[in-house]
Amino acid sequence: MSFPAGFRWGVATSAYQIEGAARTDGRGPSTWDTFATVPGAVANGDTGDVAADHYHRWAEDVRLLVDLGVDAYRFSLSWSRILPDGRGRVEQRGLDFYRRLVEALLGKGIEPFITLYHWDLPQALEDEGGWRARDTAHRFADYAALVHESLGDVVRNWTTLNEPYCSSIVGYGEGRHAPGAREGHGALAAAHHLLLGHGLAVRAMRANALAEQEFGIVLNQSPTVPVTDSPADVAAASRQDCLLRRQFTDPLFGAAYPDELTSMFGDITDFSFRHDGDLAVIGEPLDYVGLNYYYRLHVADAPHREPDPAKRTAHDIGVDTTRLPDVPRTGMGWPVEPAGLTTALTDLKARHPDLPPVYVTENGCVYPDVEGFEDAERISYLRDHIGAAAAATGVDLRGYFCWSLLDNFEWAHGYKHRFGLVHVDYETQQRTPRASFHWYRSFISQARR
Ligand code: IFM
Repeated sequence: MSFPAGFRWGVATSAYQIEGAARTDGRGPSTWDTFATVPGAVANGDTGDVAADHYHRWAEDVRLLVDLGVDAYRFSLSWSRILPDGRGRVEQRGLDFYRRLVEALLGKGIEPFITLYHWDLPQALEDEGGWRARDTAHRFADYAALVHESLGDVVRNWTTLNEPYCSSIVGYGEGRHAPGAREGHGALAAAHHLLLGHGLAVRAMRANALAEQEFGIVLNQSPTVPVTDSPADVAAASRQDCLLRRQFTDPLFGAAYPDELTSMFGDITDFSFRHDGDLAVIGEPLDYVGLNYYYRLHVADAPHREPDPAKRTAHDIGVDTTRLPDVPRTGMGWPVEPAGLTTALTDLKARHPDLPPVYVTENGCVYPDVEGFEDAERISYLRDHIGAAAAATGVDLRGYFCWSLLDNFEWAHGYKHRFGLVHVDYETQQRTPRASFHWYRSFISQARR
């Protein structure tokens, strides 16, 4: 494997998953604070109230990053820590927290990659319609401009959204994530408004940007594979691909929504949320795109769960994704298919030849812990996936971020699944690097030679 000079080696986390301190220093509630208290929404009734207590232990976590030898750290900001009501009143203690973190990273030669939104919408904005409402896109741009004004002197890399598919279709369609809605029109409107908010935010930040600053977005990209070559399964795989990938990548990099999206959902929405001029905003040129990869989706045709289109959610597209191939699986039950990462990268480039430079912004796995945290399976997963990324010929790949630095709150799964290179004992908050931590450190150091 060879990597170009300047290739970034990093790890990633997100605010709600690690920070805890949910009611500290004026932080307002987010949709995940609310959703986590809904009975049955999160395994074991877990919440992000304490998580890995990173808000108080950030200095120790920076020391871990230094020890790991990464030169980049991707993390998200909590919108409601900075704007407790989503707009208006600014909580300076929130901004100060992130400045301390950024300055400590820079002091150690670690480049901060900020993500402005990783799924935790201020609850006050959800109460006004959340991402269903066009106004939320404007509030997001205001928030982005505020943070950029505050941290723009020290932060070079600015990602708007993490995985807008999850914030829209999983949150407002499937209901598995906050805010737990099961809607058709509302979920598709949310997807559009997230993209609009992204474009508005990039424009707002660029208006005051330093020349060296870069702006991008992070997308989850699971290639879809039909389980047979029957026309029905092939069509089902195409619908899945349209919902998960092309709904986002086509307007971002191709200036239009896919016709297939319009025909798939003509029964459940009139798309009245799309306004003239929106595509130009959404298609604002980017400096990079982040790609998150965990697994391929194996898709079979299936009946809609809800036969009445008037009641159908945007997640109900007549596909079955449970028929997995006979390959090893991670502790999440996800098939281990490193070649899917090569395909995800090369597919995106093939569909959009003018694609900006790419980072793999998340990739990682969960396995049950063994004695001494000797996580050999994670090591082989990471090695094989890094190799698969390196094999993506023709893609201008600039870096790789492992998910995740620490064990953390894995959304609806609570704390059951552990993605960390570092084990966290949630009783004591003791951090213990796993074998994969030491492996990644030595891999990075060799890759740089
Ligand atoms: O933990 C999540 C992360 O927040 C977003 N991408 C996928 C990860 C693993 O499920």
